[in-house]
Amino acid sequence: MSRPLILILGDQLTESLEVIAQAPEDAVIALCEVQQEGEYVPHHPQKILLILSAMRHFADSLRDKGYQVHYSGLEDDDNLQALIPEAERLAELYGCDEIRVTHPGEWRLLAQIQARGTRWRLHEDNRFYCSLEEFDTWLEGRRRFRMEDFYRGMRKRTGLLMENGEPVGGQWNFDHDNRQPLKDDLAPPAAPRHRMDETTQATKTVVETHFDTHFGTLDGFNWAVTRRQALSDLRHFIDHALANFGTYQDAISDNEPLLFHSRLSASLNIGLLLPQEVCDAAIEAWRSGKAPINAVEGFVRQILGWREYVRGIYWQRMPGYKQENRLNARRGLPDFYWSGKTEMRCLRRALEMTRDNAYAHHIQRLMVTGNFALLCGVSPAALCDWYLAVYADAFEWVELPNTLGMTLYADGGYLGSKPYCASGKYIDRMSDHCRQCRYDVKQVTGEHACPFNSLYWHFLEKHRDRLRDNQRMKLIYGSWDKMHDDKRQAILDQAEQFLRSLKFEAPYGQGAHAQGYQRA
Ligand code: FAD
Ligand code: DLZ
Ligand code: SF4
Repeated sequence: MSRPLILILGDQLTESLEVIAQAPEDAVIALCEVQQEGEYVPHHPQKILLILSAMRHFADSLRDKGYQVHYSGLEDDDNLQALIPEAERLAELYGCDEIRVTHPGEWRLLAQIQARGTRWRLHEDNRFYCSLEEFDTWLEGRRRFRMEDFYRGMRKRTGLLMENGEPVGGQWNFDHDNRQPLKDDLAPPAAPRHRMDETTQATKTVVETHFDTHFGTLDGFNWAVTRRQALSDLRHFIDHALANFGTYQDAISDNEPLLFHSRLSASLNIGLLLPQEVCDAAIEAWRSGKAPINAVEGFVRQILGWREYVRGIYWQRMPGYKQENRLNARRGLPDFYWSGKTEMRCLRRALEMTRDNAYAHHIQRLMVTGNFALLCGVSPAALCDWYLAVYADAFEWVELPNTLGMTLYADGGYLGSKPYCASGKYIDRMSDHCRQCRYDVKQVTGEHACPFNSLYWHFLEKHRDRLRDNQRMKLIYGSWDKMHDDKRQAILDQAEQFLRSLKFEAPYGQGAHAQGYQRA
């Protein structure tokens, strides 16, 4: 039997991967930079730089440990510029009959690999708490399934934050202590800055040369590209931000992109950190009195609960999940999602932060850019491709359920029990944007009215048949129905007029996506 080629993808940079741990001594490990992975959506240049630089560092660290590594650089003459053909070329080159690869994070790649036949051997991605098999078993036969049930099961199974079979602190969830709005005197810690070494500098030139039309700037690049840097980000979060994580989890700031969030998702998703070590570090901070239980439980829930849950749902429901569009949303993306040029302050700041950092925190994604797209009827395909492109942490297994399911309610309530639609009132309560906005958040109609307000009612009216019987929406439909007819009509007209004033890209497939992008 000949030696195997082991293909490591750009989001599989973990030495403890089963496929590496079980590698025979003579195996060739291959990492391949390819143009196609940079272009299937127009990824933010910071995301590309992060992945390529982290791949280069990872290859070096494997070589240092004695592995035989082949690295295909993006500018190599013989590079076939697509993952599967490039790996097959390398297998020929090294005389390998078998190509081993860890289960990829996106359906499109899995389908390509499976279509290649028996030469390719898939290994389990052993970096999660819950295997796909365990998730399927959990789901089997359940009529009702919600993240909270899954999360409690995972707490019991792993023993995380459990004592004598009971949740520590006597509760599963401490959200009533969490989700406070922004306070003026809050002083979130500054993120640690990572030095750009020679490898990252050289990679930056490659990214500038090959992906210069993509939305987003490289100037503020500050992502961890090595495990050592990722561990330092983790330590910084635990020491300086975790204690306030829960309390201000839902707050939005006009000038602080990070607040008390960890910004660890990219390191987790590309494999520089393992979810287990991140949760263990948070729990240790609680045990040693550095962080309160509401913060630590809230943080662990995001990773042990949401992160694992959306992955299970993605693989359980694909490929059909991506086609779901239960609200029949048909619009393209508002064109200002690529330029940030809007007078709506909350949106403008979320888009500018996205452009500058390839990052926006959860509530900006869900309740600002996501909520706006939901209210405007942007199609899941258009919005999902945008989120997949613009965030450094975006891989389809986690992006798609969050966007299509949680944000757009396009799966009809499979992931979330009600749409996360909100008027300007929510954004005003949780942020300091409105006082700096040209619109008035208190007005629903008229020239200065906050567009979120009329769009909100317009959305509810449009989807009345689908949503009105939802127990959690009854109260709000009650308020709408109590309004005078003239007032309701004026609100609907206001929303229609606003929608007409926006420029939406052509419906998905014919717009900017197909033509290439302008840098904002
Ligand atoms: P923190 O707020 O510090 O949370 C800690 C960790 O919990 C995160 O690092 C992440 O690993 C995990 N987490 C938190 N919320 C979620 C969630 N809803 N689903 C899965 N994991 C979660 N997350 C991604 O990792 N990749 C994506 O492509 C992605 N796309 C999203 C798209 C939309 C429309 C929305 C609403 C959310 C999306 N999320 C995505 C979830 C969440 O917004 C990010 O994980 C989070 O903002 C990352 O920042 P952080 O590391 O500072 O997170
Ligand atoms: C996102 C990305 C980019 C931009 N470039 C590469 C690459 O050149 N080589 C590679 O192996 N992976 C890259 N990736 C990550 C892959 O797209 C990712 O592994 C799949 O989307 C599966 O999650
Ligand atoms: Fe956003 Fe409306 Fe507030 Fe302006 S007034 S910041 S548009 S919520």
